[in-house]
Amino acid sequence: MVTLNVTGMTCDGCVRSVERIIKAQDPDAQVKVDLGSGRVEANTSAQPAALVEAIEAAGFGATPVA
Ligand SMILES: [Cu+2]
Repeated sequence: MVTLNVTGMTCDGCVRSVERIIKAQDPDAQVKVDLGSGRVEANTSAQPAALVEAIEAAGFGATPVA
């Protein structure tokens, strides 16, 4: 499980974008995004650093949560 704090999400479109970005890294990922808190939980084998890089490349902020 990878937990990230994602900033810059303002609507459901952003939520879908982040989900899509994570699934581009791992098609089998199970992703839960909470728009209000910015918390993203991904059940994935992808590395947190790779997810952060991909999410930031799309213009959001992303920080792993320990
Ligand atoms: Cu949006």
